[in-house]
Amino acid sequence: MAVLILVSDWDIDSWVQRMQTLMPGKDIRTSLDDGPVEDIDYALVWKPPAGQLKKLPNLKVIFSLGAGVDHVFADPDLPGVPVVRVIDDDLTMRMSEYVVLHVLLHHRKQRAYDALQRNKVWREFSQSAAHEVSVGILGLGTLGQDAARKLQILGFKVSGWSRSQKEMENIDCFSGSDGLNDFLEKTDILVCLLPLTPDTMGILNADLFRRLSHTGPLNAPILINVGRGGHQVEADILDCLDDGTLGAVTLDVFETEPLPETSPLWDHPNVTITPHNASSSHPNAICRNVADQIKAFESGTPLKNVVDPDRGY
Ligand code: NDP
Ligand code: OXD
Repeated sequence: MAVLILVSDWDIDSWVQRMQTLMPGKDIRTSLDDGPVEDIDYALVWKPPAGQLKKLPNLKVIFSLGAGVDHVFADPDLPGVPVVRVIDDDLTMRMSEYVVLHVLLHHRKQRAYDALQRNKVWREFSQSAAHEVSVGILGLGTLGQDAARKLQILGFKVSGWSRSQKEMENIDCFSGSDGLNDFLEKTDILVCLLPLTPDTMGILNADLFRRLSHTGPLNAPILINVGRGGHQVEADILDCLDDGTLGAVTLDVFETEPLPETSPLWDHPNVTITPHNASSSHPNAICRNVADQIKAFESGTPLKNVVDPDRGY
């Protein structure tokens, strides 16, 4: 049996070392040329090059090394084996930290205080209470629900939108295309935690931004996108920031990653940028999760967190 780790734009060594420690004696490979492809049972992938996985005739499972699987389904020649994604407390907590940090950063006007500090200006802005601000989360799955609960504990009015209707204590839940408008029109800070699928591609566009609340305490709505760059239309974000439809944005993901140096987003005063690290998967936690699944699967336990290829998430 061999395990293949296929990652692009990540340091592969830490993943290999971790898997070797967790699965001593297993043949851990990083390339299809490391030995006979017939030996490879499991592939651990992040943005695998298209067409590689179909060359593995005895592949049993594809493990995405992240929560999202759009990077796996991007391969038009994907073999028909189960695709498993990461659901792990370490990843979930890191994401909620990021969402809470950036909601608070906008709510407490921290960027404006940063600018005052640069100019040595001692001045206070008016500050609304958390209970006056509505945070709306697109996507009430593993990550959206955790972030929603943590924001609700801080006192924000929290709502969420998903495909199927949810029930959550003290969270206003909306679903489907019928529920989207009601959800948007009460949202002051919009957080995107959707998976990227054909249905959600480009959802963060000017039409949607215009439907957000424009009467809330923050003057203009805020966008925080931690889903995928494919959700956002960057030209619309820039236009909407400039005409006041949006007040400010935090973006962790981009149409093209790394964000090109030429992107006007870099220099925009109301844009906060991070390099797709909202919940950077830590090799220790993620490899433990995958190694445990492989061991359980080999002793006959069904796989957990298998995604539905028809839904794409
Ligand atoms: P889940 O699959 O648990 O949740 C996805 C949520 O989105 C569900 O509530 C689902 O609805 C909803 N959804 C999907 N499609 C639609 C649709 N067409 N209309 C309305 N709602 C929809 O995913 P996770 O919470 O684990 O992760 C979400 C995404 O976060 C990942 O796919 C990934 O893209 C992104 N991510 C980003 C990271 C980063 O570092 N920036 C790190 C980790 C993840 P329903 O519940 O009804 O199925
Ligand atoms: C993920 C990510 O999907 O880090 O886990 O983007």
